[in-house]
Amino acid sequence: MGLKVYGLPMSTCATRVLICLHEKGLEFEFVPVNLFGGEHKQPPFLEKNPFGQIPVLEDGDLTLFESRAITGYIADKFKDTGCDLIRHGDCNEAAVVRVWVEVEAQQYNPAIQPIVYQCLVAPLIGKTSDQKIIDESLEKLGNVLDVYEARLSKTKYLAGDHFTLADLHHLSYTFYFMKTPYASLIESRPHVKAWWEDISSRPAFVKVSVNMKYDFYRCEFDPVNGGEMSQLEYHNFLKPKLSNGELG
Ligand code: GS8
Repeated sequence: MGLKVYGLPMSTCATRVLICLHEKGLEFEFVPVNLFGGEHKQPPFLEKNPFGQIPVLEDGDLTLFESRAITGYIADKFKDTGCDLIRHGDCNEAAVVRVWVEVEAQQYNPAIQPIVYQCLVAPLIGKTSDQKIIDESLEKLGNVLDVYEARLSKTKYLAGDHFTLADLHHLSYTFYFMKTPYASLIESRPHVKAWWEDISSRPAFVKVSVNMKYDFYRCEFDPVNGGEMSQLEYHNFLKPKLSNGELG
């Protein structure tokens, strides 16, 4: 039995897993989960992830959730295929990878996530962006990026001179962040900017980012299957969900 990923093509956490699979050049089946229809809160999906969230990975009898745990599993299991994302050959290097994997999860993500939500998602679902949340998060993100700038002036990537999971985990949220009015936070820091340009031009990410439609709430894009929808189909699909508060 092969690998199966449950998710949505534009989801930040699901794309983290997809990028990893493409970095490894692995074949997998992608199973769209109808988040808009609440499929993730129904018993069949809750059996896979009791928290009712995407992504989920199935590998034979093994079922995993939490995107970063999934990428860790892929990097371990397929360590000899494609890029070694954890530096398995050297215990010290692997430890440093894990440090920067934690930094993304504990410092970077909590700062960047609210900005992406307030700037890109809230306005599209009829909510007013909360500028206070944005400003507080920008300050936090700026502080984290100052640390990154210093780090990346010494090493090409966060965990050393090789691209690893530590870098990969940043791709999805930073991609959307670069569509907000605050992209200068990255662009004004030369080493962070060079790092971003490098990691975001890797073929695995370019492939996944084609389906990362940040304006998915209003574009002619089928959020479930990733294909095209006519304007009318899309309107009919979203209208009831917006009016009953299902989105957001
Ligand atoms: C977060 C998963 C998550 O927020 C991970 O896998 O890294 N820490 C977890 N998934 C979101 C989609 S993210 O694009 C989700 O499933 N949201 C629906 C919900 O929470 O109801």
